[in-house]
Amino acid sequence: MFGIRVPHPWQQETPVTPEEIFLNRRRFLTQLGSAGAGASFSIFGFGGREAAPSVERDLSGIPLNPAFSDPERPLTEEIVAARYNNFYEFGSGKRIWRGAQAVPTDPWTVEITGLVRQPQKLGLEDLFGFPLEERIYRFRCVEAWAMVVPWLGFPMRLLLEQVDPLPEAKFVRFTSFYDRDIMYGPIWPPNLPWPYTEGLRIEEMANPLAFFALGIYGKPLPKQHGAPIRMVLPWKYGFKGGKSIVKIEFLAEQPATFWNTLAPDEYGFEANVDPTVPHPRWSQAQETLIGFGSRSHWQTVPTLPYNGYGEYVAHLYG
Ligand SMILES: Nc1nc2c(c(=O)[nH]1)N[C@H]1C(S)=C(S)[C@@H](COP(=O)(O)O)O[C@H]1N2
Ligand SMILES: [Mo]
Repeated sequence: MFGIRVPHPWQQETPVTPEEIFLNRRRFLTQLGSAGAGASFSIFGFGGREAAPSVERDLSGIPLNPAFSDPERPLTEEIVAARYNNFYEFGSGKRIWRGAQAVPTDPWTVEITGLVRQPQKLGLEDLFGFPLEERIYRFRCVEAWAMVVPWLGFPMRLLLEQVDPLPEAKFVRFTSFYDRDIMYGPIWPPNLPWPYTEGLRIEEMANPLAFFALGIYGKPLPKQHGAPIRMVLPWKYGFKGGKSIVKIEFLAEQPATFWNTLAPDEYGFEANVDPTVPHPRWSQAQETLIGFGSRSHWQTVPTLPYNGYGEYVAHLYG
């Protein structure tokens, strides 16, 4: 339906189009208007180093989980991670952080439905009410860039316990927030299968590594990272980690997902990091750690099976 040879939005930095500049500027102005007294000019304005806060929460003092405290690689600089993002709803380039400030993150509701005994709607109080911990995880994008970041959040299995899935529930679909009025996205190809969805087998969701992040670097997630709640699955390629989740459905059958629908030969449902299986258009044997300056200065390191997390997850795929 969408053709197999989808051009790869993520292979080249697409130049910003006049439409994007226009839409970006228009939204920016709208937001400034609704922000009222302009108190947020300095954190929000052009050239500022910070983005608009997604939610007002003090996340200081959250304990670091010692099992995930030493990724054996240096931490990516906070500002580097916050300025090099994938969030295709806002365009196919990496510099979408400013556009992403339009996501209305507070209030927020995550609806949990489908094959569960306890369907529920969780607001921000519920989400931030889970016992939170910090985990430093390696992160590997299918485009062969990588980072190491400290997430704040809670294991997905805590949510599983709370909603009590029925025995028929074999898969889980996660849906990202979508609003066409603020998400101008790539204008080609048309009819992309929005909203962004991802999926897991229920055993994958129950794995101790599977994590919902509410924060990063000691603070609530900036909107470009998927505030207020995003998925983090460190043994899988980054696209499996949907941002700004609004719905979680427990299903009997494997759900269609965004990238797998677009290009099934390039983006599998399972999508575990595997250096021995090249992407049809590039090798996955190595990865480049994002950093300051231009890509030519960044360090390239070998990619590990399951992104180095095989001891936790390899048994799921035996
Ligand atoms: N809703 C949504 N979630 C998404 C994406 C996206 O385009 N839309 N991109 C994915 C991809 S390809 C990657 S690599 C990570 C990037 O997360 P980061 O920008 O916080 O580093 O988000 C993932 N989650
Ligand atoms: Mo990615």
